[in-house]
Amino acid sequence: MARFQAPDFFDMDALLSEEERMVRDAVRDWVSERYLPLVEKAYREGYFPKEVVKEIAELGVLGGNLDYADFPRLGAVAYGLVMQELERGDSGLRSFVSVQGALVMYPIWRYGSDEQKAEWLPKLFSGEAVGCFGLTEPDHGSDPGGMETKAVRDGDGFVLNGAKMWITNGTMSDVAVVWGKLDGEIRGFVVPADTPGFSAPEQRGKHSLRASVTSELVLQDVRLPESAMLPGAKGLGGPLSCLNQARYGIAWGVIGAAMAVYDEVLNYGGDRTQFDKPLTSFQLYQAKLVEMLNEITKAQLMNLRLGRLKEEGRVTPTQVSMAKRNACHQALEIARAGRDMLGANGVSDEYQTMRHMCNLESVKTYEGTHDIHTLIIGREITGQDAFS
Ligand code: TGC
Ligand code: FAD
Repeated sequence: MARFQAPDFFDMDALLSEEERMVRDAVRDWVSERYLPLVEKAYREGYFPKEVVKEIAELGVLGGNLDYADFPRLGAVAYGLVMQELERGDSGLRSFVSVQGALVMYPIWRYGSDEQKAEWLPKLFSGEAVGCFGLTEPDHGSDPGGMETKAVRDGDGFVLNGAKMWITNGTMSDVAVVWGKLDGEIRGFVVPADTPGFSAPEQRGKHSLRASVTSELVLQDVRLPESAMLPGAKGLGGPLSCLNQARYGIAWGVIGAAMAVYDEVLNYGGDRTQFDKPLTSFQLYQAKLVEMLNEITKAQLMNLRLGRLKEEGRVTPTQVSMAKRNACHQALEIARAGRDMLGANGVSDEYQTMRHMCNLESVKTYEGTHDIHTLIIGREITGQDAFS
């Protein structure tokens, strides 16, 4: 594989601090040296290469943006750049980090008790523990407010019953943040994976995100102490606020995948000759490259602005929706075009483009589908709710 040349047509580098560039470059090098040699085999055989968890943790990126203890407190842009570089490796890698940081550590950090924070945040930061986030259910994906998982009071604790589906990291997790209704109100529960009645069977047969663990969560009379509930989260706003963090990371991440695809087809088209000329010399091939670079550049600039707004504490959930929606759509279009531009080689796992393309189908769906983000933005600009 040729050395990765990151597209940066509008000199976005000049808008980054030295620290942001350093963090990005450290993750970029780690992905090139450590992750890319592992990922094709993992993808083909359908597993997440868990041996890298400690190394990822050493990069300081698992919840490294949270203001807690001696965590590195990455700024929003630095965190976004990390997500971009991880997803250049594979969406499954970025997913692992997103879930751990944005969907497990974030709710414990934001809504948890001091005891919950002290018990879990250091272990999740160091990679000693892995976590998952259980919101989606078999019958409630886009409408999590309809969830059927239920907690009932029992003595000085709760009994939890229900089922979650499509849960990233589930089977490999030591702890699950599970959302369920208590007296009709959505609450979050921190469930250690060894709690009797809790299990997380892996979901197999995916054409997408094959180098990522996806699982059901089964909760059958799971008894939890009062201290397992997140005291600060009440209502759907609790889990949705976590999704804002993860969607933010996805907006950056998928552009990393698009950058990988662009780099691959640019190199390929320069080397491959048809009709006695390199593919890159043909107008149609160039038009596709231009379209790719155009959309990558627009998304990079949108993400950077989003990140700066987040750093100023001014970002809105709808801005995050727009960036997630745009980036996923464009990255998937770029990957589909790239697959075509590689010809038959585009279906071979000697090239990474089709792996990215298949992954991006999931990323477009999870954390709110393209349609759901359309409706979220539509609701804000018209004041009219078109969900139901
Ligand atoms: P709605 O009436 O709009 O809102 C209910 C309450 O929530 C508040 N709220 C938010 N709070 C924070 N951030 C947001 N983005 C929020 N959006 C809404 C809202 O203010 C309200 O608060 P309150 O106090 O008035 O009660 O609720 P709705 O039932 O109409 O649904 C809204 C909708 C459809 C937008 C929402 O449910 C949604 O976003 N659906 C998509 C579901 C989703 O994204 N699921 C993701 C599951 S996790 C996942 O996919 C992980 S993959 C990770 C990986 O592997 O990388
Ligand atoms: P549905 O909600 O059934 O939607 C099906 C189709 O209908 C979509 O095209 C959708 O856009 C459309 N639709 C739905 N409602 C409307 C409407 N009102 N108007 C118009 N169109 C509509 N969830 C978690 O909780 N934790 C995780 O870690 C997690 N990881 C995941 C990993 C993978 C690999 C995948 C694929 C999913 C994961 N999910 C996770 C679940 C994900 O968030 C849901 O799949 C997603 O929210 C969509 O829900 P659904 O699949 O039930 O689709």
